[in-house]
Amino acid sequence: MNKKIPVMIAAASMAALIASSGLAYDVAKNEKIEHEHKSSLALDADKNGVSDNVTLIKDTMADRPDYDIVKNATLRIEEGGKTFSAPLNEEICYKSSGLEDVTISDKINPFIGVSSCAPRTDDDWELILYSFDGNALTRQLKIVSNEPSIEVKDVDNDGTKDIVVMDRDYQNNPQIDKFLTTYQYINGKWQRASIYSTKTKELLKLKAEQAAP
Ligand SMILES: [Ca+2]
Ligand SMILES: [Ca+2]
Repeated sequence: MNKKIPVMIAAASMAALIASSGLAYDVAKNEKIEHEHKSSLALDADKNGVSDNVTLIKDTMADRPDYDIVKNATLRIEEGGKTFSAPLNEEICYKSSGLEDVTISDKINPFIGVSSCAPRTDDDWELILYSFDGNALTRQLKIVSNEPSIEVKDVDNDGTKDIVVMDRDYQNNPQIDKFLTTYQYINGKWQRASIYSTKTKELLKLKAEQAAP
């Protein structure tokens, strides 16, 4: 795998993510283990020259029959002695979720990626990107892949990485035929730029439209 691709979600990395996340809930025994489940990464989200320690904190699932879903996750960002905390307001999977550093260019503030299996689906995966300006956390993009495969790479060689999302083509053979949707960060917004069909080899260029945050 190309090392420059920070996010490549496939079966192997999903397994690695699950293995590295540590269990806070023993599914086999159906019992809760008393510790906070979290994962961290260090990046300079607000590009002020001081590294930020970002932590994803998931609730303890107390009294939740649907125990693989976290409804009240929080992102905590620590920089020096300052601590910032904001709720995600987003359902994520408890066991199969974590943080990703989504840096797309030297000139653009890195995004904090929350990578998770899509709750209530069998195998979809989602990536939610947040920006942090030192005062506020802003959700910038949410993408879901049913392949699942989400890659961060520079598809048009302009020096800024783009995001390519693979989905199955259920109108043809979903095992072979795929759609590739490319998102690009243009003028400070994530935009859905094109969709490519591997079946028809057609590239549908879209009128620049802002992708749903
Ligand atoms: Ca910083
Ligand atoms: Ca690019």
